[in-house]
Amino acid sequence: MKLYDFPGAPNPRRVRMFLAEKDVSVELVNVDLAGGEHRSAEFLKKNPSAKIPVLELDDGTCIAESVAICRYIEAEHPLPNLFGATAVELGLVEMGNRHIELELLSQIGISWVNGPIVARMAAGRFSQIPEAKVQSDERVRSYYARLNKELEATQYVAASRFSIADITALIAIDFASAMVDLKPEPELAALWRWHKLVSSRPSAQA
Ligand SMILES: N[C@@H](CCC(=O)N[C@@H](CS)C(=O)NCC(=O)O)C(=O)O
Repeated sequence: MKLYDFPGAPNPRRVRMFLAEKDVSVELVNVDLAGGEHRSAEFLKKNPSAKIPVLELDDGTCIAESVAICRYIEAEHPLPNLFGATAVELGLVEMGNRHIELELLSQIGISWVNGPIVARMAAGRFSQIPEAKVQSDERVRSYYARLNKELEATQYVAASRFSIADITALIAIDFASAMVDLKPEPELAALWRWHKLVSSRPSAQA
């Protein structure tokens, strides 16, 4: 199996961390995002959406979308369970993961594409919208406050135990802190307690 990857990109890190939790190794293939390799005809055959990660199976089947890849891996390697084991856990983990994806990671993405690093990388290839970044920065900060409040009552993001929702939240916050100038405020104590706990897992180094 091969994972199409790029160091520093959050979604491939999500899959690498998931694989590390399952103790599964795959060959990593770097895709030159800065050079536009993901938009080449060859790569578009693997993922017409021109995004990484993509997991290519030994028979050539390509699975894109981080959660789809993680679901495939969980089906092949059920333990440790990371999507929920009971009906209620399945529901809570799915909800937690979708909230983080749809309300935090997507807003971080808007701040990123309208921010200074992409301005340099894209070099006029598309127009940025500075007002969109002002709004998404605010939404990210407000989600951090919400998450902090939730984590005052629970140890993990969903279902009272470690799950894919924690992985998604960690890769989102680490990317926002390192690349988008959106590090959570130091006074968000519960969020930082959770961050330390999840970052101490060996898989966080993946
Ligand atoms: N929903 C997709 C998002 C994938 C995604 O946005 N990947 C980024 C890297 S983290 C990418 O390939 N960006 C290249 C581009 O948009 O041009 C997933 O969960 O895998």
